[in-house]
Amino acid sequence: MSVLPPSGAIVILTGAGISKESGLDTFRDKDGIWSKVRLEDVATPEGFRRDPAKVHGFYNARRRHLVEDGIVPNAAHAALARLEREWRGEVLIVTQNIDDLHERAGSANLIHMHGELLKIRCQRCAQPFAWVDDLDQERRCPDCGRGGTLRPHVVWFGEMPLEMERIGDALAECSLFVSIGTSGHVYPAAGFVQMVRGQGRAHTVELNLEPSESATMFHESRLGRASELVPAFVEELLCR
Ligand code: BV8
Repeated sequence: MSVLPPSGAIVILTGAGISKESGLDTFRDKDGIWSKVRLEDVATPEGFRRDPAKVHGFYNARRRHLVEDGIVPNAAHAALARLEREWRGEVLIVTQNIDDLHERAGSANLIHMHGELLKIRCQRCAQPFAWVDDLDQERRCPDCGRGGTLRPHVVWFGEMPLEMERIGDALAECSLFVSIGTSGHVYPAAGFVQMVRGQGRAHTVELNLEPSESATMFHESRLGRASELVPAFVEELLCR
């Protein structure tokens, strides 16, 4: 870790694996979300056009599980919030996750590049707003009053992830890039490590239960559970 200046900027990419020990399913593990439902049916604009009730049902069940089943941040989320508080440089979390566990652990400098489960938006007004209830096609937009226009504020396959310019700038400037709990299967997030390696300066680390598809692109890869790896890694960074 000697290459890291004491106040160098840190960018941390997180995926479903960081929330697994909080009780939320991942996507591509053997009993993951995509083993139970086809992503084409519930995580694409085409699927939503074809059967909006099915898509609302998919996100309603995940929203209810997050809100009602005692899901809380784990030690990995807490360690990243500690790093943001105690590190002298900037710490930015770019999460692919749509849960609110980073926020609830205390992280503030955070981008949800694939959207947020606890927000919806009107396809006419485009403005997202907080939402914790079930959603259906009959619900009217509180702003424009139209029915059948509300959708989850979530980025589906074939849709542009959010805040990509801000993410690109942060990747270009960082001295350390850490990827936690992601399979490296979904782009553009899976390509971030290549972008960082291309700027030729930052140190890159992967913390994951098993090697991701981009594992060989990282200077360093540590295998294990996020709730153990992340607090140890943060302690190491802060006590160098
Ligand atoms: C885009 C919705 C371009 C939210 C998600 C054809 C047309 C268009 C695009 C494409 C195309 N073909 C390919 C693409 C690109 C496509 C893509 O990458 N497809 C894949 C399938 C190949 N990407 C897109 O479409 C993206 N948009 O490219 O737009 C564009 C350009 C111009 C104009 C318009 C558009 C959009 C991608 C976002 C899609 N939305 N989800 C939701 O429902 O949640 S993706 C979905 O996968 C989730 O968001 C999730 O975050 C993401 C990545 O999954 P992971 O987080 O990595 O989870 P996974 O289960 O895979 O892995 C978990 C890991 O954790 C494992 O490695 C496991 O070992 C580890 N783990 C488990 N337990 C632990 C652990 N680690 C530590 N501790 C533990 N305890």
